Amino acid sequence: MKLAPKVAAIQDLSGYGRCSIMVAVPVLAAMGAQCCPMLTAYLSAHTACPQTEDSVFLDVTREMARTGRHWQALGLSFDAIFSGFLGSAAQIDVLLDFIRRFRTEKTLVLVDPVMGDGGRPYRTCTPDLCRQMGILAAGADLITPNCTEAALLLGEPYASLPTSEAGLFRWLERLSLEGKRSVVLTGVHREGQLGAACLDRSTGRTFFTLDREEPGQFPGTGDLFASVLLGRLLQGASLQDAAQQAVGFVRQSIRRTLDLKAPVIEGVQFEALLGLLTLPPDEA
Ligand code: PXL
Repeated sequence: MKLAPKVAAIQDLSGYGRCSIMVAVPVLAAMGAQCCPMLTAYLSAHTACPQTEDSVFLDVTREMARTGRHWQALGLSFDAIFSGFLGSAAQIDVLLDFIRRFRTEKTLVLVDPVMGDGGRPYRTCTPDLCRQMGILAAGADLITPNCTEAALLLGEPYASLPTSEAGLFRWLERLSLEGKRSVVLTGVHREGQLGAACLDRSTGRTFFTLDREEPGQFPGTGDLFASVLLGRLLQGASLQDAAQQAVGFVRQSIRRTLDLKAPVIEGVQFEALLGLLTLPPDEA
């Protein structure tokens, strides 16, 4: 019998707010993968929440390096390394070292370059972190930036985000380092729909995966997207099928959240939909 694929998920744990590890663990488990979290920070709540003098942001950079060494001593190996929100620029060196130690020919390195949204960097994303994130992303097999993060990676103003198909595909090529890595660019609008623009380095193809646009924006949807995408890729799906499934699941989660009239700060109500992910993709 085949063991569940193992994912080293290098992201924060936010006690409140559906994001990062609190999304990756249930989604990957529902899709048959084992998630091994290496925390980058512990936060009392997602940074989109109002902060008070008691807000916790615990940086655990030192423990990350030790965790990597412990895992190596245990002889662990991973089918995927999945990085997301980082606590500081210094963590990039720890991550690069982790990737050097654990990458094999079969390892999928997915870097979600979490840096900002809506045209602006998050307040925790310093210029140094942005620069270093580019270095981390350069070594990935697959990156999943949103449009804000794509502009930051390319060093372009957000306002220059292309609207034409040819312009978007040119950005994809640049983000792929001319075909060296696959790219799924999220939050792309096309013909009244919303979804992703993708470049698959294994085929060289560029394409859109789109679905109906729901009228809502919630924190954590990028984390949900990347987790579903990775779960499907580990099941052997093509990048196109995996991206289509991730677009669809995020849309369904937003629809449910809107129907429930849940406050934006709660993030998306995906838990009751996890059963859809346990089905083979053509039945979901
Ligand atoms: O959804 C990305 C993300 C993850 N983790 C934390 C965040 C954010 C975005 O703001 O604040 C703590």
